[in-house]
Amino acid sequence: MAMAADDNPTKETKLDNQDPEKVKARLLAKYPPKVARKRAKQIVINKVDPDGKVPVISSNVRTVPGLIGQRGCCYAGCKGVVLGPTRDIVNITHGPIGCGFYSWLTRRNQTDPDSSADGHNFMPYCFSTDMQDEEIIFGGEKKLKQAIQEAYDNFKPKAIAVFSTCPVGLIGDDVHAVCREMKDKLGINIFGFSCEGYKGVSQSAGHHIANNGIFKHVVGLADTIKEGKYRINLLGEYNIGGDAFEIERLFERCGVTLVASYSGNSSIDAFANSHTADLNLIMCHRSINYVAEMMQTKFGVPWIKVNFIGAAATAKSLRKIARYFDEKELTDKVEAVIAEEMPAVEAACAAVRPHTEGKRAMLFVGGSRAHHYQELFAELGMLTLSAGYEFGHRDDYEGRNVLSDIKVDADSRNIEELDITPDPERFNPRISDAKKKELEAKGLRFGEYNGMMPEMPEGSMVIDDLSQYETDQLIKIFKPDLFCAGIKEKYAVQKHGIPLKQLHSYDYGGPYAGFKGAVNFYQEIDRMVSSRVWQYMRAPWQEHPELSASYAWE
Ligand code: CFM
Repeated sequence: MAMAADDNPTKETKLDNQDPEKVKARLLAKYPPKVARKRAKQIVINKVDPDGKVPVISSNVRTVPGLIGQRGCCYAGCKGVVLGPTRDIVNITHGPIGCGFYSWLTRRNQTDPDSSADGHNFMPYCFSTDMQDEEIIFGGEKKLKQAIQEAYDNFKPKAIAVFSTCPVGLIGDDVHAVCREMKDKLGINIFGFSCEGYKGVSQSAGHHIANNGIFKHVVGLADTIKEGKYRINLLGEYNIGGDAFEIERLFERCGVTLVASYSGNSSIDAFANSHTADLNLIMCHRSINYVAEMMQTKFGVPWIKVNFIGAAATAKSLRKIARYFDEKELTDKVEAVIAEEMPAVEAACAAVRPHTEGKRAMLFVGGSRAHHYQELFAELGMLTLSAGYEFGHRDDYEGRNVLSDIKVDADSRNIEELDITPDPERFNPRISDAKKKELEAKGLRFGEYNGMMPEMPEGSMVIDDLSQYETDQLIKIFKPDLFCAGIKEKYAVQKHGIPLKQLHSYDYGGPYAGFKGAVNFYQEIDRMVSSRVWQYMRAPWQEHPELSASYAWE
């Protein structure tokens, strides 16, 4: 498949034009000089120095107008991503109905209402103020108050959150004043987010705004200590396709107590108590590192990076938890669980590997999965040719050690940085400096994330904020066996005869996390890369070259 003739046999052979430098030049060739200069800094050929240093990649910068990108908006990052998966908050979208509708469970984030005593689950509802022309002209605050009142009357929730969309910012509705007024009137927690879609350069801005809002309005509101010996929070796991359920199953088996999850399968009471946990685990660094940092500063809870995508990564992450608590009872339990779970995983992997070995994948997803899923492909013996984030920052690519070099531009300055100080009564460093040093000497790393690039092969292409045009070019040049992205890319890629796995919503599948998830993933990828259907696909322009308009592309 990799060596198959190109669409146009007169072009240079595949082997020649797969040289990453040449590919980069080809991706940039058609751009106007200014655009090419900007994109050149976002298309990097990976190279890892012996000390783990990787090249600088420009990221978290504005998308060039006219390029079709994959990104979402600030509102999507705040409402859809971070707060959306919390089942017992009534999340009201203040804006036109489309914003609420589009962010209504399309992410396939699941929840288990039975795990809350009151059984509240508002996620199946789409709450919106359904703004009309009249509100755009005369203001929408009155309608927002009515919406909050109506939601309260119908559902009696513990909390209501309000999310601003673009027009709300443009006309200047003060959602925070409305929330304060309604909070006083109704006596429940009501808070708003200025997460207008246009804020920042992507949904990443919305993550930060959401983190700030939860921290200001919820974290620390209750001090109930959940029973359990090894008490952790899982940050940046959103229970897409049931991932969090599988991770929770493993915690339970190991005797680890989950205090709060941000925010898959979560409840607002768990957030309120989350500062009482002894350790924060970060899955998705991009979307939630702010909460972890703020919790560490204010309450003394340390954080470590984990990854439950991939069987080996899952085992490693469970061992990291055991190493932190450093008690034989937990270490033995974790080892026993790994020993029990791994044989089924290894058998499933061995069964598909003859079909997947040597196949080549590309991953362009969000701000974390383009990294994490490389673990699963490596287990399948597949090569990641190229990968990139939609909206990751330099630290997600190069590691947190570059944080101090990142220039703060006007778009980032737009987003509030909370000034957090230790809580006078409740700050409690969970481990002593001496213990921390001892654990570090044994290899446990606190507050560290090394990013995606140090783990990628030399010569692989790392591309930030990939455009549709570049996607088409990459596919023509490499003919990968599998492309991973989202629903917006899916059908355009499949029309090239390349299967696309959605790594946002998982198409209809999942879970892919943990041990059982790894088995699901192996089998799904085997089906996709082994299917013959793609070889039979002929797009209309392949049969009728006059439709190809190839002069515009080549
Ligand atoms: Fe984190 Fe996510 Fe992701 Fe993300 Fe997302 Fe997502 Fe994602 Mo889609 S929080 S950065 S904003 S892991 S919704 S669950 S799949 S782009 S890679």
